[in-house]
Amino acid sequence: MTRPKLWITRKLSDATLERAQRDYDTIINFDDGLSSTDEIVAMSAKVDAIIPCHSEQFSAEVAARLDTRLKIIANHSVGVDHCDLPALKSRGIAVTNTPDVLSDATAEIAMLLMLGAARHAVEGDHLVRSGNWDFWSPSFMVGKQVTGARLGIVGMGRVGQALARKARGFDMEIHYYNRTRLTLEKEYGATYHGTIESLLNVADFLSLHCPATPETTGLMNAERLALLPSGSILVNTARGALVDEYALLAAVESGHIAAAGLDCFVVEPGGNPAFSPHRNIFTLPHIGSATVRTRNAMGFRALDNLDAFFKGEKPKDLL
Ligand code: 8YV
Repeated sequence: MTRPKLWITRKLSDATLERAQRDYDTIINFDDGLSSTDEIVAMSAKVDAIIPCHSEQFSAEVAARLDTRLKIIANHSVGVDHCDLPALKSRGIAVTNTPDVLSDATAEIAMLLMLGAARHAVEGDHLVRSGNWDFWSPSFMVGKQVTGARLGIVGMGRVGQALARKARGFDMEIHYYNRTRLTLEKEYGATYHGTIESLLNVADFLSLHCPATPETTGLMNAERLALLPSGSILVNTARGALVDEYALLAAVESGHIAAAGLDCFVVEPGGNPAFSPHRNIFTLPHIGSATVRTRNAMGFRALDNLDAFFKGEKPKDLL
């Protein structure tokens, strides 16, 4: 039986590539560079399936140009804002993602950003590393204590819940906003807010965990940032589009927002150079899910979805 032809657009984990090569006729982008729209379209005529990352764009315009040979896009990501789902569906192309498996790794990065932003990690590291640490005082680099503070979580899906579990280890008081309230069993005592505005009013720390959609783009704009308590800290490990970066800069510059921790940006790769002078903005290059265990699990989950599809079954993560 001929094996389905699969294009893997980026250098995934060794274990993933090994399994993919064992089970599929593969084209793998070992160079790991980004593919242009034209390259994606051209490749769609040569393969039955693609495993892309969030770095490849499948807009409506791309979807319209994809070859009929392509049957499935098995994303190596939980977020699918790079895919126009209705447009792909209308072309008869199945789309899957990789939920669950990256929740803990992403929640770890949210904790790291929260702690690092609160306790001057960037400023402190810079001072010691530069050799300019020549003074100590009890009033020096005094931060905001995480333990016991109120954590507001926007989007209480899998990652939001994983963060809540970790934050409980820091005795944080968990508050959340979600389109639907969790069951009492899943809430573990967290306080539900029926509107995002109500959540913002109490969030000493705010962490974003909702998908980027037309409705959530610019969610944290100047008006909503102003609702946060003075001296609060904003963390974003979800998508850059959720935050109006210039409104955040203004809020940090005014001191209303004490610090921020960002793993994602409106422009990626690259980020926003306007953040660079601010050592109270702790930035990372979109590495929320970048652990060995999670990368393997994401790759295997994408392959599980492909295997099911080519066996004629419904993939577990069909969107
Ligand atoms: C991944 C992510 O690193 O899964 C997502 O939605 O944003 C990231 O955690 C990336 O998408 C891998 O393809």
